[in-house]
Amino acid sequence: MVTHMHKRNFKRSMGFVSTVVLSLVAAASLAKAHAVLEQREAKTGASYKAVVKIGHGCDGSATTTVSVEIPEGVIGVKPMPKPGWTISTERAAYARAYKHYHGDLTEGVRRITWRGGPLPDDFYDEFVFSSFIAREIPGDQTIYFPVTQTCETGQLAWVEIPAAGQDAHALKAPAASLRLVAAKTAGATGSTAPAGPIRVEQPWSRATPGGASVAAGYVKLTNTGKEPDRLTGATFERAKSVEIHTMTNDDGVMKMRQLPDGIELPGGGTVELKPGGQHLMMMGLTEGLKAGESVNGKLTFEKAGSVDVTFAVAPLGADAPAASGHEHHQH
Ligand SMILES: [Cu+2]
Repeated sequence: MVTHMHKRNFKRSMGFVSTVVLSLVAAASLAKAHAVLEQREAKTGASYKAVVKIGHGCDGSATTTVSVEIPEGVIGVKPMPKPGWTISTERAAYARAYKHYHGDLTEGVRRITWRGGPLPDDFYDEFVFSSFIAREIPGDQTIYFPVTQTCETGQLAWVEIPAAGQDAHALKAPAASLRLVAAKTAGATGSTAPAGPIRVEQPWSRATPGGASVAAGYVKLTNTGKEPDRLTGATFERAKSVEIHTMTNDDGVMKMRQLPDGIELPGGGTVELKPGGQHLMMMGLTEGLKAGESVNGKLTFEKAGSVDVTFAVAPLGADAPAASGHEHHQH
C-alpha cells in the first residue's frame, strides 16, 4: 500500500485520468464510502423516495457536483430543492410508455445534477429525489443508478454495474443499487391487463438450462366476444423475437412448426397455449430465465390490439410432459 505522500506525488506526474483511477482505489478501500441509496429496496408500482448518500469527497477534495443517472422504469422523477445547490435535469424518452396515476408517461427526467457546495471531505450530505417505480418493469431484479461525483480536484465515477452472476462487492466503484420487489405476488400466475374482449390468463414460461437460446411461453386466451379474433404475434423482453408454434405428434415423434398466421380465437371460445401444444417460442434469449422471475412482454391480437403481459417463470421442467419436443429446437 502506498503512503499518502507517495500517492499524491504519483498523481501529479500521471495527470487527470490517473487521478480518477487512484481516487477510486482509495475510496473503494473504505467499504462505507460508496455513493449509496438510503433505502435499498423498493416495490414496483409504488412511489420511491431516493436519498443518495455522499459520505466523502474525492481523495480529500471537497465535492462540488453530484450527478445521478436514472435507470429505465424509474419514472416521474422530481429532485428536491437543496439550499446551496442548483439543480439541473436532463429529460429523455423512456423505452416505453408507463402508467403513472392518471395517464401514461413516455418521457421524463433521466439525469439530475446538483452543483454547489462545496461539501468538504469530512462532511456528509444527502441528495434527494422522489420517483415512481413503474409497475410494468419486472420485480425481483436490481436496478442501478450511476453516480458521478465531481470535486474541486478529481472525480469519482460510481458507475460500475455487475455482470450477470457477478458479486457487486467485487466492483471497485459500484453504481448505487436498488433491489425491486414485485408489487403483485409473482410466481405461479402471471399478470395481465385486459385486451378488449380477449381474456388473458396465466402467462408463464419456464426456467431455462444454462446456455439455452430459446424458451417456450404459455397462456390461456378466452375470446368473450362474438366475433372471432386471432393471436398474431408477441414480444418478450428477454428475447430478440417471438414466434407462434404448434407441436404435433407425428407417428410418435413430436414435431414443432411455426404458425405464420397465428392462432385463431373463435368467438366465445378458449384456447390454451400449453406444453405439448400450441405455444409461444421466445427466440434468441438475451439472458436465461430463472424460476420466480417475472418477464414482461406483449401479445398482439388482430382486432383487440396489443396487451401487456407478465410471464411468470416456473421452475425448470415444470408441467412439461412434452418437454423433449423442444430439444430439437436449439438453433
Ligand atoms: Cu417451439
